[in-house]
Amino acid sequence: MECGIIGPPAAGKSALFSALTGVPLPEAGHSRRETQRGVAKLTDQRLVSLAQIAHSAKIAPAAIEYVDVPGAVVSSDKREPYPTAILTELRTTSLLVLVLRDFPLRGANPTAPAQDLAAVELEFIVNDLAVTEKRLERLAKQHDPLYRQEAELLERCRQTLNAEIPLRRLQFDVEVEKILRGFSFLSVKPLLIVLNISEDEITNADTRLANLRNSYTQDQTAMAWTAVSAEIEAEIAQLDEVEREPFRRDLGLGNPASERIMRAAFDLLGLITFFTANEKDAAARLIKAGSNALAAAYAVHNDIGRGFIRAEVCHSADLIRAGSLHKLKEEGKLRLEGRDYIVQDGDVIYIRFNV
Ligand SMILES: Nc1nc2c(ncn2[C@@H]2O[C@H](COP(=O)(O)OP(=O)(O)OP(=O)(O)O)[C@@H](O)[C@H]2O)c(=O)[nH]1
Ligand SMILES: [Mg+2]
Repeated sequence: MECGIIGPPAAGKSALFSALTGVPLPEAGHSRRETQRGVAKLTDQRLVSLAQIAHSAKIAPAAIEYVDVPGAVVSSDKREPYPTAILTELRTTSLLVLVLRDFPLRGANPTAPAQDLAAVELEFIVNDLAVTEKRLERLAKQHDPLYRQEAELLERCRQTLNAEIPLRRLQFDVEVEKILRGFSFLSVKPLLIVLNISEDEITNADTRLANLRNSYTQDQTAMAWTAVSAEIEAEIAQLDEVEREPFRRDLGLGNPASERIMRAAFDLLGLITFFTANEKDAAARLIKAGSNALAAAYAVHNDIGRGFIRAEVCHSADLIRAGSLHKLKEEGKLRLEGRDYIVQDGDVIYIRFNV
């Protein structure tokens, strides 16, 4: 799964990318011209405990790939269209992380996060509208009823976009959503707003974020908000793991930004975590909330999905409390479930299958 990191120039996108992925910051004054990609893993204490219980040789945490695109000139004071190459990179992402500058920067304008947010939203709306209209023009020449559903969908998109409303606020049927996906619209993607504040303002983070949120008076469907101090988070990500926590405490920083952002991303995408654990590995796996045991089996491996017989399921909290699978069975907490069982966040699943 890919998340794009976007935002006005010098908002701290690359600093946030470093904080999330642990890739070191570029030298001061070197803004990157090319896209960079990196993987962030979510450290999960539950997974560590499960690995101990199962004597797993390896731990495979849940992961997200982040894409840091260079600063397109879209901000409240300057507006140039996003280069096509950047848009192409963003289209394949599942979610956009929008970084907004709320720290003073020498040689830059005073901060205006609310205006920057509006500018980026407008940019996406304009882009999506162009795609919509181009396709509608083509469809107007087609009289095949095959295209009716698509034309209706696009007409609805056009009206919404013309009213300067991002597409993420619309509800779509499953069928229609499939067609929609083909267009890779930008304004339809869930949006995680990250207000990048100065390290001197950490204690005021909540207030600053509340100010921004209150100024956004529109519907907030598929949006989430958080405040970070990206540069300091990036520096901490370079420390040895044992040094990080004391350092955070001294500075009055809360949970690591990487964790907060990853969890917010999972929420926005409607993903939950389930675990598998054996001697080979203990893995945290992501799946859409509401998925059944069969889908979970397929998420582990196609063969396991195909050969699915049944699942043995328990909650990770119960297993960790019991301390062993044997004890858990004695307590009668390991359940037998069929393919239609709806997976719950934090479940540990042992899939029986034959190939
Ligand atoms: N004080 C402070 N400065 C920051 C913070 N984050 C970034 N900066 C500074 O802001 C400038 C831009 O940071 P980058 O991370 O390169 O921003 P960017 O959005 O990737 O910039 P472009 O890719 O060039 O658009 C750099 O000089 C950083 O040192 C922060 O949390 N606090
Ligand atoms: Mg950058």
